[in-house]
Amino acid sequence: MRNSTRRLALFSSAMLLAACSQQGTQAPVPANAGLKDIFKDAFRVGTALSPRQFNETDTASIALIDKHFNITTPENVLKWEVVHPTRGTFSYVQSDGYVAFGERHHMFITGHTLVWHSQTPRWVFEDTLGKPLTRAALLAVMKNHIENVVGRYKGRINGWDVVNEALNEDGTMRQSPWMRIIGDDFPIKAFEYAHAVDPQAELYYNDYNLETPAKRDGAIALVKRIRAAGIPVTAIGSQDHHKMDWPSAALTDSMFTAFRAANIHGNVTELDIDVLPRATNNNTADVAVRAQMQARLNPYAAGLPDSVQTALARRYGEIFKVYWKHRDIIDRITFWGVTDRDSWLNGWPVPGRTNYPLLFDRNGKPKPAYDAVVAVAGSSAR
Ligand code: 9MR
Repeated sequence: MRNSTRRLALFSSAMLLAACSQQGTQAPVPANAGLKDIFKDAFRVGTALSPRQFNETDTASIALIDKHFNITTPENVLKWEVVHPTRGTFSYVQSDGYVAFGERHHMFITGHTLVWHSQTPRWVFEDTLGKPLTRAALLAVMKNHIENVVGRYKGRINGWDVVNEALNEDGTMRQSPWMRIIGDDFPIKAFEYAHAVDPQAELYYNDYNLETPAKRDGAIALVKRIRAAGIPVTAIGSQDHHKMDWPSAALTDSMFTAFRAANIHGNVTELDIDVLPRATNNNTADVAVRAQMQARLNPYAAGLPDSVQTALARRYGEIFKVYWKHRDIIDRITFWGVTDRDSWLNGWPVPGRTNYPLLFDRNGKPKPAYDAVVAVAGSSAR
């Protein structure tokens, strides 16, 4: 290139970058770029991983993961029942595989989840005779668990869901065994223990339905209590297991506005959109909820009609506009699975349905929802 032409080219790309940053948009990315590059200047884009993926048996998914995602969450293998199934036994075969995958593929690696009421064996809360533990004894069990698990991956797992789903829908503390035995400072203790083991790790409080104002305010109050105890909380994780008609974009918008006002980052940690008819009459993502299979609850077993495909794309677009608007306090958007085939929503709350909640279809092909999401990047939506 002649010097004058090169100067012109440099000048044009500098002008383009300046124009982009003035409008709050990003510089163009290559045509074959994936989500992580398209949203590079806004937030990380992630996925939950299952053993088929991190053991690399599902080879088709690996290409998708490499192209689109730069942050991972283990869907199940770091839950208490997997890593600490019986008293005194830690089992890291699967989680070691998960972390090794993340390192091989240059991911920001997160851990999920240290303290939860679900997928936690009963022995955790009882003594060897089956009697409920005292507060001091349960705190010792919690501390031992966190020291082992966080300690094993110190400096390798970069962020932890320390406490999961501790709140009721009205923002009060859920009456879990943690709460009943330890009291309402159990999250403070969990964060304290995790921070002591790995002071560099990001630490999150994670929950669903945080768009509901009462629950959102409960989460903010909880973070304030933990911070008041002198322990850092990096962000609230909003799971975002969405329905087609819930929550509204306005509620999601208010949630991030409230987080910002409280000086708390808000991450999206388990995003999917359930396109199937509601099997229960609430908006829960509570894994304990179950419902019976009926044909009317599984209308798209043979394929997703175009009208629903289009509606799903519109819904993803509307949600991503809100994320984009709040990108200054959103560090990541993580999808709960890679393709529709992987989703927990094929099995919950009704086992054996065919759901379509993610951006990639069962063959790994991007859906119209993918295009709707990509169209938001670089838009001047504010
Ligand atoms: O996707 C997970 C599914 O495979 C498990 O069977 C289920 C059991 O508890 O947990 C699912 O993941 C949940 C996550 O850990 C916490 N938030 C709600 C998620 C969907 O249920």
